[in-house]
Parts: sequence; structure tokens; C-alpha cells
Amino acid sequence: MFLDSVVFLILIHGHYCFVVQDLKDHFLPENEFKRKIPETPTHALREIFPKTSLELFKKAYFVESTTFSGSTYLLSKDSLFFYPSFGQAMCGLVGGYLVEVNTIQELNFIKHFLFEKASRFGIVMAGGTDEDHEGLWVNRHSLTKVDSLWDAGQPDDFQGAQDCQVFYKPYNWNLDDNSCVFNSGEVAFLCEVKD
Ligand SMILES: [Ca+2]
Ligand SMILES: [Ca+2]
Repeated sequence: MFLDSVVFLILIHGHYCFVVQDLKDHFLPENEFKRKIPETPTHALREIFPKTSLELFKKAYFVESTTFSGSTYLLSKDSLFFYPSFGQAMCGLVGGYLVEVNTIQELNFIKHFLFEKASRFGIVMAGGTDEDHEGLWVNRHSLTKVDSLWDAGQPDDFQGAQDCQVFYKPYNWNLDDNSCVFNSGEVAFLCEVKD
């Protein structure tokens, strides 16, 4: 029987974590990611992952914001972004999800955090996507409609190839639609964790 998924043991800076990756996704070419990006099951891992290890994991891989309206935000460190379902899995391990921006106040809080902490990045991945239906923007975690807090002129689906919601530094960290898959260390992702 062919295995569908594998559990990776990641060891960085003396800390370790487990991440389940779907083998089918792992070996799909880039254009295949656009068609099918399933969520990775993390709830089971959270149950077997000791709380103290989770705290170490959080400190090792993320920079944490202060609290805003019952949420804290975790910015991935270093070159940790590969594609959205990986980010979503990492967010799931710390009890959150790729950020869903619902109000202008929340957007402003996040932008302030990114101006302070994300200077080494050019793009920070958020939770909205229109991969399933072009122009129909949905939050990956809650499956709710993405609130229209985009930068002026966005989303523009530039060159027909922008299906993921990001914070974009050239737009002063306002929201843009951009690519979903990057091979660049200048891309991070942002988790939202509810109290
Ligand atoms: Ca699009
Ligand atoms: Ca765009």
C-alpha cells in the first residue's frame, strides 16, 4: 500500500517538532498546488505534543505580537515558508491558523507589527485564497468570505496567477493577492491565535 503522508521530525536550534506532510503534495509540480491544497491534519499532533514543547516550538519558529481584541499574531522566522498548507499546519501546531483579517482596526494592528518585525521579508502570507473559484475569496480556516480590506486596485490577479492573500511590503504591508508558492527566503507567514 502506498503511503499518503509522512511525519517529518524537524530539528532546528535544538528544538524539534513533527509536521505531517502529504506525500502527494510534496511531489506535485508548482501548478498542481494551485488546484489542490488540502489542509494538513494537525489536531492529532497537538494532542500528543506536550505543552512545554509547544512553547519552545513557538519561541523557536515565531515572533509573537501583543494581544489585539482577543488574538495574538505569530510571524514565522527565517525561511520557513514553503506553501500555504505548510503554513497552515505550522499555525495549527500553535493553536492557530493563517491570519484572517476582519476589520480595518485589525489590519492596522497587524501592519504596525509587520513594520516592526518583518523588515527582512517582502511578503507575509495570510489566510485568504481564491484558488477554488477565481475571484471568490475565502478564508482557509473558517471558510468565511474574505473581508474587503485590500490595497487600492487589489485583488488584480496579475498575469492570471495570483490566488493567495498576502501582506505586501511594497504596498506598506497592505493586503494584496499574490502567488501561493515561493522559493524565496523573503516570504513569511502570519498565524492568528485566539485566546
Ligand atoms: Ca486570483
Ligand atoms: Ca495582486
